[in-house]
Amino acid sequence: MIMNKKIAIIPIVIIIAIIGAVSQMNIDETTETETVEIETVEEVEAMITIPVKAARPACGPHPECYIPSYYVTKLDEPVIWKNEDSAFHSVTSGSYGEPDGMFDSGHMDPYGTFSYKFEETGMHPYYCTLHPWMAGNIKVER
Ligand SMILES: [Cu+2]
Repeated sequence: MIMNKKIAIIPIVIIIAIIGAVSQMNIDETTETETVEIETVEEVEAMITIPVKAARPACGPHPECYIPSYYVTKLDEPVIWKNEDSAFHSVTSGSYGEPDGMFDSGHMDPYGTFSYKFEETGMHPYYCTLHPWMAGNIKVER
């Protein structure tokens, strides 16, 4: 009877060791994949970010709904916005209820980006079609 118990225990120990090794491998693979994703996100250097909780009235804890809400650029240099919130937002030229038709990102996915190259100098106001309190200005210089 004692011999039989030993024979049964040895395979169980081997199985536990194999399971341990396989799950360790899975953890390593997951870690590598996550690292690659983070690097890809950082490649897009946005000039203007939509902060977390921008969907809350007055943008929650933030003094600005687009950071910065006033940005100066040059003609033909693309401006990139990035949505860092977990909600949809838009970057739409004009003011709330009065889009001027120059540009419109549509509903930007969480962590999505939008870029626009200005071809006219001057002040260009924009807003979010989903949240009336979100507004910003781009000044375009020669
Ligand atoms: Cu919004």
